[in-house]
Amino acid sequence: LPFQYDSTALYDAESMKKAIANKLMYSIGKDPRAAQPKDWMEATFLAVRDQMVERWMETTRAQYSQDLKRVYYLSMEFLIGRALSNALLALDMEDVVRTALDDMGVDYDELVGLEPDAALGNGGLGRLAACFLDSMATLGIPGMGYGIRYQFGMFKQRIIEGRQVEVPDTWLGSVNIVDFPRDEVCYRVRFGGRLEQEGSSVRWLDSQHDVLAVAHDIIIPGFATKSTNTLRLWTARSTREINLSKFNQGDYFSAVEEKNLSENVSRVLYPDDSTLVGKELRLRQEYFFVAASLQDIIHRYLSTHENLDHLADKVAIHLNDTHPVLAIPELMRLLIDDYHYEWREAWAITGKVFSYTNHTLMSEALETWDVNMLGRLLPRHLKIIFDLNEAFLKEVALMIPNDFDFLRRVSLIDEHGERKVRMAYLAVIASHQVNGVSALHSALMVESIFADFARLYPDRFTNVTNGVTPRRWLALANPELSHLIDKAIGQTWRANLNELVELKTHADFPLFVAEFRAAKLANKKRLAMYVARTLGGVINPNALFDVQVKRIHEYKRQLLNVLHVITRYNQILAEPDKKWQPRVVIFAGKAASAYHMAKLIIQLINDVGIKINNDERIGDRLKVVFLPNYSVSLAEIIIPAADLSEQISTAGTEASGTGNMKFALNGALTIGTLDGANVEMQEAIGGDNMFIFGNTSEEVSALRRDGYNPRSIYENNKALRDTLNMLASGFFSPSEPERYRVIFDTLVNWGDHYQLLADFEAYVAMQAKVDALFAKPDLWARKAILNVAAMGHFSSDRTIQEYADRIWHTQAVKL
Ligand code: DL6
Repeated sequence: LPFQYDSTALYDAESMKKAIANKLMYSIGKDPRAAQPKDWMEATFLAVRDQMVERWMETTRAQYSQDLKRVYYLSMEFLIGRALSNALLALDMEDVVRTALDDMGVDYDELVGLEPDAALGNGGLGRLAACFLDSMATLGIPGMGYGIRYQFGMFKQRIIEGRQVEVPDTWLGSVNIVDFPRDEVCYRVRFGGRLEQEGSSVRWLDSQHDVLAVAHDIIIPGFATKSTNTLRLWTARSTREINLSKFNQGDYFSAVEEKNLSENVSRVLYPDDSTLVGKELRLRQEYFFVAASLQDIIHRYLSTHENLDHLADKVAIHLNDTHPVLAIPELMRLLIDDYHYEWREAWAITGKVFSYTNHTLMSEALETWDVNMLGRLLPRHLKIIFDLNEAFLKEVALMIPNDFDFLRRVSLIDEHGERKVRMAYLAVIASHQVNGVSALHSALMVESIFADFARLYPDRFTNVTNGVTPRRWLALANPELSHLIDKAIGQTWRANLNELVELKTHADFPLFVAEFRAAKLANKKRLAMYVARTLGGVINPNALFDVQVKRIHEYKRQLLNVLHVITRYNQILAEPDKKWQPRVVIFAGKAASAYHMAKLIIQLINDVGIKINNDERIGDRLKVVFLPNYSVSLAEIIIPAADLSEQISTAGTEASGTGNMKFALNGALTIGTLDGANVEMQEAIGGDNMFIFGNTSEEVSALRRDGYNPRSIYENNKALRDTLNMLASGFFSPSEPERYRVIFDTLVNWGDHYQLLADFEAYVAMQAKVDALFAKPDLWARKAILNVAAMGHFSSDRTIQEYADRIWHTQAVKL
């Protein structure tokens, strides 16, 4: 380097104390005597962030000098959660910081709890992206995440009179501790305008409402390595701060209207991961972040290469679901219009750069864009998509001659009604690899939504089963169990989760089993305290903690769980003298703001809770808890405390699930259907150590095909009938007896799309087996340990290594 700098590397508590005190004084501007807990948190965050900067620079320099192939992971969502404790784990500095703070009279645990969650995602897809960033950095894969720096992330959920109320998430404090703003990394993103043909080339002119995208960089530290990556998030800035002439005329609203319109692009995360509303803004968001990211990728590449001929040798762009798929026509546009490549050459480069992960088979979540809207906002891209479609359909006609129906089916344009662009199809034809996220999902993907494409390009489709990072989801979330595992098999499982298999033998050691049970009980007490603090109720930590936490969605079948709860309530009342296993059924999760049925399910859970929890005849044999505002940080408290993990989606609907993996890793037993990654978990864990029930995906399809009659199930099962009648008659909603009639009708009269009634009996019977096993605590704990021992395969390190080897073809950086 052309100059010297003072290394900030600190290894002892004394220097850390000084660093934190300096930050408090000089960056936060507070006298320690006047500092609030939040000020201490921000000062500590900044001092710790300094510890990562040198390795970050070193990694970047090494990536450039080794001219490594980079992975650019494009995702609308990164649900990263808190960063401070994660950074301290990665750097192995928790003890140093704890001691330093302790010396200054500040409580470390309280302090880390003050950091707001970076909730830039809705659920599984966004949390997976965050796990992937952690694993890429840990494995040394030169990866960079690109996304949007939403001013308001996932809404905060309040429960008022049993109903979900959405409150804005103001996660960015007044002091920016989260990221490094890079004002100089700024690109113009164009919208609207018209096209002009000039010979064979096309010019995109007169765009309107252009927006600037400004980069903000978040450091992603690898665990126990110097390797450190970047998450680059874009924020929208207006090209014009204020219209002074309008302001001077006293028209204050219009003076800043354009600024507000432009900056709305990065204002909010879409609070909806299944049905899209506010479509135009969503489309703007998608284009905004891919346009900025692609300009940035090309700029970075050209800083060390002469032209873009061999872009694909050094650049892999991964599309996390269809949201970033406009990156495909955008790269074509850049190559053709700005870098003057021929169409054929541009397509050859594009086809080698992109890969795509599909995360859902649900038709409502497979994006399409209205041709008119796309043409109005992005005329050049629409033209490219039409041209691509024409070339593609010509090729298909040669491969599959005289089959017009086939051509219609695979066309990028859906011609039924209003014409729409099918973004998933665009992703498939432009990507060299397309993967699903569990073995079952990937198999169903090529049998269903992409069947025609699998016929055209059989080698393109593959599976990479999801995984979760053991750092956040075991080491950080569950120190009790982590320390026990450390004592038994050493500490290196954090970076090599397969080592957990050594715990198998420990499952037969009574002392280990006892300590395992003690760790679980400690985590259950922690959760019970949290429940008492937030809801004011008392739950018994010795009861079975039966947990379902995830987005609220009909296919995830929280309703099936509720049906079991009500049935159990009736059973206890019918046989009060029987020895009932005490249970606490815990729910948490957010419903999309426009998803009425999901919100009604939340209300039902709360209403059922009120009735049961206040029924003195029941006592602590059954309690129902709905914890508001599910988030990454709340998951870190709930998951380690679970005895039973509910993974009960209709088989064939949950692409993978990752909560299922986190629970098993923390020693919960799963009650679940053969859906998503549950299938592979069963293979790894063994069927005897899980509670698998219900119809398989083939049986679900067969029922749909051959006729399914939920009403006859209702009529022939008394327990179910009683339960559903209670819903319909207003037993749980006396002030509004009709409130849950629609749920009754959906299940009994309107086809029960997710086949809850078909699985009800098997589910209730399996819950009885759960009770029986829980009554033998050592046997239960033994099985729970075997679950933990089998989770090596479900580390996101394994997942990322598979992506690196089979899809991206990248190497790790040498440091
Ligand atoms: O792959 C991550 C995650 C899976 O584990 C879940 O099973 C799946 O539902 C989720 N998919 C989405 C896609 N939704 N949309 N659009 O969130 O992906």
